[in-house]
Amino acid sequence: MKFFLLLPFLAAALHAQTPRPGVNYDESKVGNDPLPDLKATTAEEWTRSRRGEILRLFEQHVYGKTPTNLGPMKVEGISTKADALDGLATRKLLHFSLPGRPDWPGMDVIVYIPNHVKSAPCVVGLSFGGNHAVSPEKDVPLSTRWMRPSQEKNIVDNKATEATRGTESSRWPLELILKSGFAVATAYYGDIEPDHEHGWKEGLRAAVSPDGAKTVWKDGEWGAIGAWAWGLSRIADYLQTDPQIDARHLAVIGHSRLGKTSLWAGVQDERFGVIISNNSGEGGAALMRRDFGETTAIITKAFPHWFTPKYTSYAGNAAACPVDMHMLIALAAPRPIYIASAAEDHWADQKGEFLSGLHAGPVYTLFGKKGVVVDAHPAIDKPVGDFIGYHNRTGKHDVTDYDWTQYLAFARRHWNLEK
Ligand code: GTR
Repeated sequence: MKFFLLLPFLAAALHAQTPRPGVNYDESKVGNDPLPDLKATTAEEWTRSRRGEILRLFEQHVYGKTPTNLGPMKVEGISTKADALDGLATRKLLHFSLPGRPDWPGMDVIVYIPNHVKSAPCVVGLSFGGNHAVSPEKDVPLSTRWMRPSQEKNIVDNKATEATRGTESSRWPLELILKSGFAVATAYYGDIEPDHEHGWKEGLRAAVSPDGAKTVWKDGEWGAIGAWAWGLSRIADYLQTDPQIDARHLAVIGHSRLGKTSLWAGVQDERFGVIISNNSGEGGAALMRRDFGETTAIITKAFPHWFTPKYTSYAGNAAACPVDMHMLIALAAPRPIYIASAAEDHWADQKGEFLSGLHAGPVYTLFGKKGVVVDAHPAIDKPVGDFIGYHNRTGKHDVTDYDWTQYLAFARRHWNLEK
């Protein structure tokens, strides 16, 4: 078995907090490298120049630049079911592709829109298991794409099986979301790029690169997170054309590596009016200069393909990177953003996730908005924050109804939506 195939098992073991030599979980040893200065003086100056400068730094040093010239997306309606989920929602199955880029097999998108709502705000996110794993409905086609091995999720020979149906339902509580008046649009992240070191060769990045699968990625060029984030924006493109969707109210969500992805999608694409990062950890909301749990060195060794090559040069030397993650959060300003941790998820460095929100605050202040409001890492299960929401939920690395309940309430509050 190739080493990369073992990585998901390793990752699961790490999330279970198996003590691992060389990983620091001692708060007194996190280091004290100062964070790069936001250099934000006025809202006007931030919007005119500083925001763009910082975005470019994230492209050059962390995620790479997202190409903008991939041509128009073709969206085919596969089916519409007006009485999905016992009449709760209308379900649309769509296939997205890029005409002229036949090497990319495209992506299957599923949208659930609550019935009896004129035009619904929508939460957009990618899943780890595919649409058939998110949905409890047996008539959603099984994904045929490459999947990470998982015995627990019944993936056999890197393919989904019938037994994988519904295995992500707890992370996507459709009833709760739809009954709150929100639509959901999602796709399998592996449709955009299979998640292993060589996955890009069969994914979007090779399909749109002049050198195809022979591309040698250079500093500043996109990695898998960039490609996945691109997919989220294409879903937003479609949602803007769907009259049943209130496209002025789109939120982007993601968990773990897909939380890193939702942050990167959300800061680049201002159509996402609320950005949600669930347990995104290292390479996401957690400050990279803190040596706690996963570090830049660990993540770039295990998952170099997620980032632009330059990011790997900060392994063991995060302080040399011209950005840190409070700057990523600040790029969302003045839009509302929510960062969530889980109390047992030390690998993701809960405090580091909170601190990026705290230190993004000065940019929100420029816009006359309040950020996390508190100064210290809040107690477990005590959500805080105004324009920067934060909570540290009881339990492990996961997405739960508790998380969703906070996110939907946060979006409703900022968008003045009635329950
Ligand atoms: C881990 C990785 C984390 C997080 C997680 C996940 O192995 O170290 O950064 O992304 O995977 O996505 O489940």
